[in-house]
Amino acid sequence: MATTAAEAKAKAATSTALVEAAKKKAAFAAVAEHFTSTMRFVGIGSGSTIVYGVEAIKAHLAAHPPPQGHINWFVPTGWNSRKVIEAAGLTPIAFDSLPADAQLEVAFDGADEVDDELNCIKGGGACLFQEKLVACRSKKFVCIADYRKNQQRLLTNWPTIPIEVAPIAYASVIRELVALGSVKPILREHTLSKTGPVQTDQSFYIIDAPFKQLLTAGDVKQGKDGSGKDGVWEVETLARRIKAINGVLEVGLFCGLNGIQAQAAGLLGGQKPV
Ligand code: ABF
Repeated sequence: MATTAAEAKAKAATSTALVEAAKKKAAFAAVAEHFTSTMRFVGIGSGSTIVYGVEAIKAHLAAHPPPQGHINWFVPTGWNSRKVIEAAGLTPIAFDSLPADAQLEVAFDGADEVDDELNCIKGGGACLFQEKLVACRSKKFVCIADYRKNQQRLLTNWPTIPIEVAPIAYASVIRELVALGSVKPILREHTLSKTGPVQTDQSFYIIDAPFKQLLTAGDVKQGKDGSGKDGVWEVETLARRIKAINGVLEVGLFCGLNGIQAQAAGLLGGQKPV
């Protein structure tokens, strides 16, 4: 039966409300499991889901105040992330202001896609370099993602890998990505990465690179060829190969490569509402 415009609008609104509810549920589940008021340094990622994460942290601190004199510092992964921290009345500290020996107890961040081995594609928001800096400085990386993001393998819903590159090198990086089997990697138009406190000439470009298929380590153990035939790669192998290209600052694959064991705790809280 034909759907009227009003019905379509109502259906879209319901779907949006369901997704927002799942994001919020995932965020509160992840914070309840992985945040405590006595933490000193906590990483805060980018995107829209992390806003619920900060809301959950604020509520947790109100219900469980830290000891007298204790300061909770929150490390942003970009300008928007810093604004979210400040808007919640929390205290930001820039990554390059951290004490040299400081390690973050935990970093919370979203993702564009998470596979069954908790490998993530990140960087849709053009902050992947700072996001990985913060994640790698943390004892634990907690990915907060709703049911839409969880796929058996990466590149199912999110078709490309974001790569942050030095502007001068972007054309040569694109050539190298094609040699690795990426079909039509493209420069993300009108986007400078949000690396650094303010957008300066130090800003970087983002390339979005599609690949045919990203296999989990489990697939490769089963003898499938993860060495890059026809653009089919094992996630960590490809992450290493892209990171090694001259001119690449960072690649938006978060996996064992950088010692991160993503804890997609949020996925548990973000199952598709029935
Ligand atoms: C950050 O926020 C990025 O790595 C990722 O692209 C984006 C996800 O945003 P959202 O939570 O709005 O889907 O994690």
